Amino acid sequence: MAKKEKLTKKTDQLENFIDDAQGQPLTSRQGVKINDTNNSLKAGPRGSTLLEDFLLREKITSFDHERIPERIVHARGSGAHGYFELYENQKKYTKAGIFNDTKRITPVFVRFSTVAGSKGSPDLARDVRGFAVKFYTEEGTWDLVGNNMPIFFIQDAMKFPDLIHSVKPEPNNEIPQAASAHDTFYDFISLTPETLHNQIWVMSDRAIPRSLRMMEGFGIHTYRLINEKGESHFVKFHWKPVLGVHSVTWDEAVKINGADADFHRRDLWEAIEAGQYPEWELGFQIVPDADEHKYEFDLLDPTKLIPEEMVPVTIVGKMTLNRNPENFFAETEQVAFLPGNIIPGIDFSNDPLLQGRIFSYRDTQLSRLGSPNFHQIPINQPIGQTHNNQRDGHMQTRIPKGQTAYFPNTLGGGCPHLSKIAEGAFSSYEERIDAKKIRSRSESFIDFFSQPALFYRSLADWEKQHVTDAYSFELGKCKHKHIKERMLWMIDQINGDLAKKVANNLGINIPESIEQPINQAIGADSKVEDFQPGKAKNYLEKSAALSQSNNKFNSIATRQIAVLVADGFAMNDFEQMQKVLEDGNAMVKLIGPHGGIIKCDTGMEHKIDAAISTTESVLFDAIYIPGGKKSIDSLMKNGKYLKFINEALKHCKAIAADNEAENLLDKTYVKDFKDDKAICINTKPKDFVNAIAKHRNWDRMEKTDSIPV
Ligand code: HDD
Repeated sequence: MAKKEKLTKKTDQLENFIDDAQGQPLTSRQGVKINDTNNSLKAGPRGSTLLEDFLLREKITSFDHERIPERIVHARGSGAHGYFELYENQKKYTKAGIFNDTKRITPVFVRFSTVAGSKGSPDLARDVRGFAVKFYTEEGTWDLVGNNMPIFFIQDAMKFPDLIHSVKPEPNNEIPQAASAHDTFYDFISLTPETLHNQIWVMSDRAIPRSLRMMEGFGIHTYRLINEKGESHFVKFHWKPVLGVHSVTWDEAVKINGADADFHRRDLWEAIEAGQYPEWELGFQIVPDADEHKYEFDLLDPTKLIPEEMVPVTIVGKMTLNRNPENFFAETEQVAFLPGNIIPGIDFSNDPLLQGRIFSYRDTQLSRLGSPNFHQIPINQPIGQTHNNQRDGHMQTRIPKGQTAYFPNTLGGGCPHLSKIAEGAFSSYEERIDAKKIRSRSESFIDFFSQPALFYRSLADWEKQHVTDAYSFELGKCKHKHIKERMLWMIDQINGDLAKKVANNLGINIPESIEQPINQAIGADSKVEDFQPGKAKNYLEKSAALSQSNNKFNSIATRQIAVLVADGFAMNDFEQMQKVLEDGNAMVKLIGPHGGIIKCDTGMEHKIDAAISTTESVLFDAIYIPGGKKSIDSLMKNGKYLKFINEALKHCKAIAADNEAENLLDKTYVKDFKDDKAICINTKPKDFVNAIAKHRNWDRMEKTDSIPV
C-alpha cells in the first residue's frame, strides 16, 4: 500500500461519523429543509421578531453553546492521526499485542500541546510540550500521556494544583499569558527544589522547539511491562524523532509568536498535507525488577531520568503521522487522554505522581466534555467492542439492549460475562506490599541537585549560554528581590558558574544561605533536618543524549528555504539550487517584492509564495539568493530584505548566494562572515544543503551579538 494511503481500523471507524455536506440541502437539526437562513421571522419586514421563530432559536442556541471549557492545562494543542508499527517482537517483556505482532498496524491519535497558555496562546511560548499518544489497540485503548522532557516538576500529584496555580496567569490581574517569567512561579519553584530539574530543562532550548516534528517524547514515569508468565520489568518509554531534535533561539521564538502565532500547528499540518509524514521511533529503557534499588536515584521518582549510559534505549518500533483531523473540535479538542487507559501487558508503577494522574484525567473530562459517556465520542471510542453495565448519563448515544444492567445475572444469560486472564483479561501485577499507611515523602526522593547538574554539564557551550540567557530573562521579569536571591542560591547548588553569570546579569549577589528550610515538600510535623538534600552528587560526568549537539544532522526534509527574488533573477542559478533542495525534500518558497507573478531573466513567469511585506526570516530555516543584476538591484532598495538577511545571520542560519547576489550580502552584516561555514557564496549547492542539515552554525553565535536586529 502506498505510504499516503495507509489506513487503519480507526480511520474506517471514523468514516462512519463523517458528515459531508457537499451537494446536500441546508436543513434544521431535525432534517427540515430551509429556504432562508439570513432573516429571522418578523411581524412585517421591519419587525419585531417573533418568538415563534424556531429556526432562529435553534441556530442561536447552538451557537451560544459552541464552546466547552478549555483544558485546565495543555489547552493549546494540535493533533494528527497515524499508526504504530513494531520492528521486533517484545514477548520477552510484555504480552501486549501491540508489542507482540510485527504485522500489526496500530492506529494512533497524537496531540501535542503547550502547558501554561490558553487555547489561543502562541505556539512558541517557552514551555514544556505535551506529547500524548492514544493507541487504539486490538485489546483496548492505551494512552501514553507524556511530555517532550524526560522528567516532571514535582514528585507527588498532591502538588500539581500548586504548581499549575503558580505558573498560570496571576489571579489578581490574569497576567502573564503563556509565560513562566513571573513572581508567583519562581516563588513556588524556589521553595520547592524538586522542581529544579524540570525547570532547567525549560530554560534550555528544549522548551522552544523548531517543530513539533523535531522533538523527543517521554512517558516520564517508570511503568511495568508484564509478560505471558506474569513476570514484570520496569520500563521507561522514549520517542525519538526521525528528523532529530532541533530548536529555535529565544529571539526567534519571541518574533515567531508575532509573525505566526500558529507556527507549530501550521508546520505539523503542512508537513502532513505535503506527504512529509512526521515519524518517531519508540524506545524502551528496561530495568529488571531485581535492579529496582540499584541506582543512585529512585525509579519511582518522576523528577529523575535514567541516563542512557546506565540503561540504553532499545528501539522497538515506529510511529508515523499521516493524516490531519477532519475537524479540529470533533477530534483534537474532544480527544480525552487518560493515563489510566492501560492494556494487558502494561501496568503502572507506584510513582506517586502517576498514581494521582490515574484519577485526575478521568475526573477532568467530566467537566470538560460534560458526561461520563465521553468515551462514546468518535475520537475516543476504542476500535473493539465495549459491553458493560455502566449506564445512562448525559449524551448516551448507544441503545443498550435487554432487561439487565447488573452482574451477576441470569436474566441476561450472565452477559456481559467475565474473561479469564488467559483469554485476555487485564489483571494488575501482584506486587507484594508490606508497609505502614503514611502521608510522607520517601527519603530516596530527596536529591534535587544531582540531575540538574548532570543536565547542565552535558550541554554544549552554546546550549549553556542559552540556559544562562533564559534564567536571566525569566528572573529578570520577577519583581521581588528575595525570590531572585532564593533562585540564585538554588542555581548555585546546580552549578556555581551558571549562578554567577545569572547573578551578574540580574545585578544582584548570590546569597550565602537562605532563611527558610529548603524542603517545604514535607508536612508540618515532619523533621525538616531529615529531608535536607545533600550537595549535588556526580555519578556520571556527562550524558550524551541530553545535549542537542549530539543529534541527527543528515536531512533537510521539510526545511523551509526562503528564496529572495525580484524580476530578472537568474534562472540558471535558481534551477540548480532548487533541484538539489527539492531532491532533499526541502520546501522552497519564493519571496518577492509583491504577491502574484514575477519573471526571471529568461522571461519565464514564477508564482510568488509570499510578498516580503507579509513574512519574516524567523519563519524560515535558511535563505538562498540567486543572482541576476536587475533582481539584486531591486532587492537592495528595500530595507526589509536587509533586515531579513541580518536576522537570519544572527540566528546562525545557512545563507547562500550566487553571482550578483553577493552585492546584496555586502550591504548586510554577512560581509563580515564570509569565512563562516554556513555562508555559501558561489559554492556548490551541496555545501548549502550540508549547512542546512546541521540546523544552525552555533559557532557563529558569540560573534553575532553586535548585530542590531
Ligand atoms: Fe497532565 C493534561 C502530561 C502530570 C492533570 N497532561 C495533560 C496533557 C498532557 C499531560 C500531555 C494533555 C493531554 C491532551 O492533549 O489532551 N501531565 C502530563 C505529564 C505529567 C502530568 C507528562 C507528569 C509526568 N497532570 C499531571 C498531574 C496531574 C495532571 C500530576 C494532576 C494530578 N493533566 C492533568 C489534567 C489534564 C492534563 C488536569 C488537563 C486536560 C486533561 O487532563 O485531559 O487532568
